Amino acid sequence: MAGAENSLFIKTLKGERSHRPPVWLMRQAGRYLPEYREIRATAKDFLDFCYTPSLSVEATLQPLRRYPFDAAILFADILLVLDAMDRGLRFEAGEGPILNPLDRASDLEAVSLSKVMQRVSPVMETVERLKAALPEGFPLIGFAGSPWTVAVYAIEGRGGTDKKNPKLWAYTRPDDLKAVLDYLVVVTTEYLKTQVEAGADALMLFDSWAENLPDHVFDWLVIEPTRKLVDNLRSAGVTVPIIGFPRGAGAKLADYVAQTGVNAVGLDTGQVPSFVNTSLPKGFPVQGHLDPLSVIAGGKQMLDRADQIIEAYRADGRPHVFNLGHGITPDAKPEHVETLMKHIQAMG
Ligand code: 1CP
Repeated sequence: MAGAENSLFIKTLKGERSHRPPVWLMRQAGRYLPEYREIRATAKDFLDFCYTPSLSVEATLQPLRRYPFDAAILFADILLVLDAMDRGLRFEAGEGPILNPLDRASDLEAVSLSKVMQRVSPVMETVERLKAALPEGFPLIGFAGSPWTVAVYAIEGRGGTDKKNPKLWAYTRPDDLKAVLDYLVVVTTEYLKTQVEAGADALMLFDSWAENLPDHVFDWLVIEPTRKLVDNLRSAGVTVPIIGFPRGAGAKLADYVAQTGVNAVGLDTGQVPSFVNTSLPKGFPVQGHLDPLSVIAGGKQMLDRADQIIEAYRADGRPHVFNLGHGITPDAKPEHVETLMKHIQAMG
């Protein structure tokens, strides 16, 4: 069976340049689509939705029916591994995720790795079903949260925070935090390796809480666990491209790229193309980074900024996957996504 290696998306991640950048959007499946809200209402709750392969497959495919995206992303969530570790994950309306805050590293090991993998096995079924449903050679992205970001949720017990507790762990109990990160590396290696065995063609590591970390802690909280994870995956025989997304890394982006071993890097809304081009190795692939809020507004400003981003990497001869700088918001307008896609498709 032909793989996805001839797709524009995978070729770009491997360093090739093309007329137009391949495009997909973070959170391309989800609440901005009325058809997602409709099927979401049929599930008991969000976790149930994620663990029901027929629903997750459908949610993954919905945006592809509307728009000519160049890749699909598995419908799941970075917090499923914490649910599988029995951290009491629930999604409360209007509040986002809530978990039982972690007291000590060893709490995470209460559930064996094989039980964790058993709990997330519906995700692997979703991947398998997606590979059968997608056109041959159409790339499917698997993903996980990076150890630091998952640790932030585990320790804080909720999202959208200033990361106060996990940062205080870093300053007062670094050994405990290292043990948390090391264990998350082990679990995430297994989780991602299994996604690739089920058919994922590329992997993305979401480090959504990498922002606002002093640079000496960034090294051991973000770079080191990511490097170990990438090393482990390679040692386990995983060869697919890996995209790292250290959101808010700022000037630490260059160290992240130099030291983690990822094949491509996701850029956030605030990254500066001229900085990226001067700080990253020539030809290193990037992904991003239109402001998701500009897709609420739409119109000329959206297309002008998309052009600026595309032009900046084209001029540098840098492989570029077009995307947003963070996930699309529930109030983004589907018709603005259509305008954006038509604009990029018209480039060739
Ligand atoms: O009820 C609902 O429909 C819940 C909304 C929702 C959706 C659609 C959540 C809860 N997760 C998801 C799906 C999801 N999450 C996907 C697959 C969809 C796609 O990309 O097309 C992916 C890749 C994620 C990844 C994810 N989840 C991240 C990393 C990316 C990012 O936005 O930084 C993070 C941080 C999460 C945690 C999470 N899950 C859900 C919410 C509302 C949040 C964020 C909470 C917070 O603010 O901390």
